[in-house]
Amino acid sequence: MTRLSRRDDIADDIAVPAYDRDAHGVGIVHLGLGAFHKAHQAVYTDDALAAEGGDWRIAAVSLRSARAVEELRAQNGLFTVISSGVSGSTARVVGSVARALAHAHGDAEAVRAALTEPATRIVTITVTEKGYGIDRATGGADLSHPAIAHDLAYPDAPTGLAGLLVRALARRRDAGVEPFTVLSCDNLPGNGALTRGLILDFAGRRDARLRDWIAGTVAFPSSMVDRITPAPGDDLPVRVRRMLGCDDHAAVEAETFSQWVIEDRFPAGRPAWEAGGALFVEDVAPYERMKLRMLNGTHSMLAYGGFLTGKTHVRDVMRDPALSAMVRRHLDAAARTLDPLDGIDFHEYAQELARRFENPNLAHETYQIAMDGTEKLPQRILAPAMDGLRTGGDPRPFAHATALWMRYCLGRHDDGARYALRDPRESEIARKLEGLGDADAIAGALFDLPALFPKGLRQSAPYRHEVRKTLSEMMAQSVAGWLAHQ
Ligand code: CS2
Repeated sequence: MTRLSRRDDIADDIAVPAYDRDAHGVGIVHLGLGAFHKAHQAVYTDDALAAEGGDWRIAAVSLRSARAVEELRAQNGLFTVISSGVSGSTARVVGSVARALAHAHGDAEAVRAALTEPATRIVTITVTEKGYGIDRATGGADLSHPAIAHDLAYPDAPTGLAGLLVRALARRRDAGVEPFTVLSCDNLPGNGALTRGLILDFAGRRDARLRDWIAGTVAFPSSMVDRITPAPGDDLPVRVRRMLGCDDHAAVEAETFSQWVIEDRFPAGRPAWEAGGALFVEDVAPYERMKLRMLNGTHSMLAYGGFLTGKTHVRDVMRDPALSAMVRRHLDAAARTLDPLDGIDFHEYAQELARRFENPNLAHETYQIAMDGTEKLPQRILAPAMDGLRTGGDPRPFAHATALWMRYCLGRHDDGARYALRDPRESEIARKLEGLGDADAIAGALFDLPALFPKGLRQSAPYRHEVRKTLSEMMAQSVAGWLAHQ
């Protein structure tokens, strides 16, 4: 069957880019070409191009793998986004990606050129929490992060986010070219400020004047991004072919819901993302906190609970009465840690989240969400747990989520079958837990992992007690056995 690469290949009832793709130049370099970028920023940019035009197409860079790039190149940058909701699925073909570049596979020079090109006015980022290399304790660069260490040693041959951005900004300054705006689209708290702190610290280690120039001229707006996008499943190509009438090896699937809240600070201009429904605000922090604590915090909790009790997908978790009751309790507890937010009813938001998790047409694996726990826990579970304690809230929901993560860290199911944690600190965790069999010792070792638990939580007797008690019950009875008594 034909491979998607031209409009004519596509079935008539499928939405296609409503603009002449070749008439629009590249204005955005995206770092982190994955399913989420395709289902989120690329779609908003497609809508913006259709509504207001402009030279805002995207050069999308994959930092490590070559596969996503090859798939897109074979299709002239076109790909399908399947939106799946309760009532079924619809497809649209997105045209906003003009070029795809594989940084580690021969395109390093093209990436450098794209980042220094005066027409590039925005750099968007989705490299996941662990891709930044931020030392959360200092807010600066984590010198033990492989890409940070490499790029500080070889600033002219960077491999990671900070190295690439700082080299490009230095060249722009030297050439008298206006800097680009840096827009993080990862699930980190205050992602703009966090990225700024990283970049300033990294730059300052080479050149204090460059640091000051970046501090004075580069904007780092924060943004809250939201669209549940599972890793593409094996059945996707067949389903896409049926809908599209041609083959698409670069398709992605996401839920119907999509949200983007952005601070409107783009000195070099921006696409009309509001055409796709983006909300521009003065301060993103309260939206980010709400989403990280309610959606992502609950997601992590249910991923550990579900994975450990044999639930492959989030929707299976929601069909289990004990787990879905935990989900609702967690949503409530997370909502109680938030300050009121104009125009948003947290109860309704919680109900909507539960419905999104129940989505019968989306196969979102609990194991996917469970990965990188040490990078996710601080903003999703530990920060709200601290706030909850401070205001005299019930420590149990957060303690249960923490204990589920600790149980997951053991790396084996109740029947002894092993699994990989898929966490950047996986080997460190295994070393710490080696030879420990008792819940108190295991919890103690994990509480003591450097730079993970905030001091206030480690020192909270009620929280520690509840975590230890829960972990010991899970280990004595099995996770399902513990759950049955909740
Ligand atoms: C999930 C997120 O994998 C995870 O950790 O919690 O990717 C989540 O699906 C998105 O943030 C939804 O916007």
